[in-house]
Amino acid sequence: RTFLHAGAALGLVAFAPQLFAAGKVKPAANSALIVVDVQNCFLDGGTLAVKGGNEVIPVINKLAPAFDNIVVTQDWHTAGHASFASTHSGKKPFETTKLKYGTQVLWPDHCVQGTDDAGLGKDLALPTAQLIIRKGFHKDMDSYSAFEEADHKTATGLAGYLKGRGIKTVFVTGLATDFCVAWTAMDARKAGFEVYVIEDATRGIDLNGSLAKAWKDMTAKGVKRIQSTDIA
Ligand code: VGL
Ligand code: ZN
Repeated sequence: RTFLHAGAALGLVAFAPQLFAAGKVKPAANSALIVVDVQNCFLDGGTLAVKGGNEVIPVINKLAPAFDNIVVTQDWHTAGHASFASTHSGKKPFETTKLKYGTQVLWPDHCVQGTDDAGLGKDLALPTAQLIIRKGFHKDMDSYSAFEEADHKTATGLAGYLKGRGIKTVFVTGLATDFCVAWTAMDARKAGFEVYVIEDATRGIDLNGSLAKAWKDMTAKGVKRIQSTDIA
């Protein structure tokens, strides 16, 4: 890389067009795109709308053809879910409480199973997606991660699915960067995958500095932070 940059500075790139591709990541056949929670609840007009959430949709649609394998996730809560503030008397959204597995941020009621709010964004165009994995459906436990529920014991089965299909590398996109995307990316590392998060294909909630912390935590776990323009 150092050599290529020096070369670029000298104008050598003009004679070696293949170098333009050198900094790009080409998803191999054993890579999967994971599209996290691009659901109405997290989009404009949804019950837990993420600022700029709709902007990830065209970016993800454009990335999709570069991938042989695409997995989509849905946050899929029961009514009266433990992660809802309304379930806990005296609690308001964005406060926290202690549950069996640790501290839980309390959210507005969102992504309730079978509601339009829990449906995938209508403009998401992923006809080749092969698996939709739902999570957060145990009433007493949340699951930001698409791999492991919040007790860090209960598996969703996604790691087994990906490994069973020979997937080695995952590219994570979707909503929200600092919750479900980050937890999914870090658990993918824990499960032994090479992991990229495509930053401009995500948007964060950013609750009390959670977005900066998520990037710091992801980086410490070996998650690579890239942009959609880095994909060949
Ligand atoms: C999410 C908060 C609550 C997410 C899900 O998809 O990031 N955030 N449930
Ligand atoms: Zn949720």
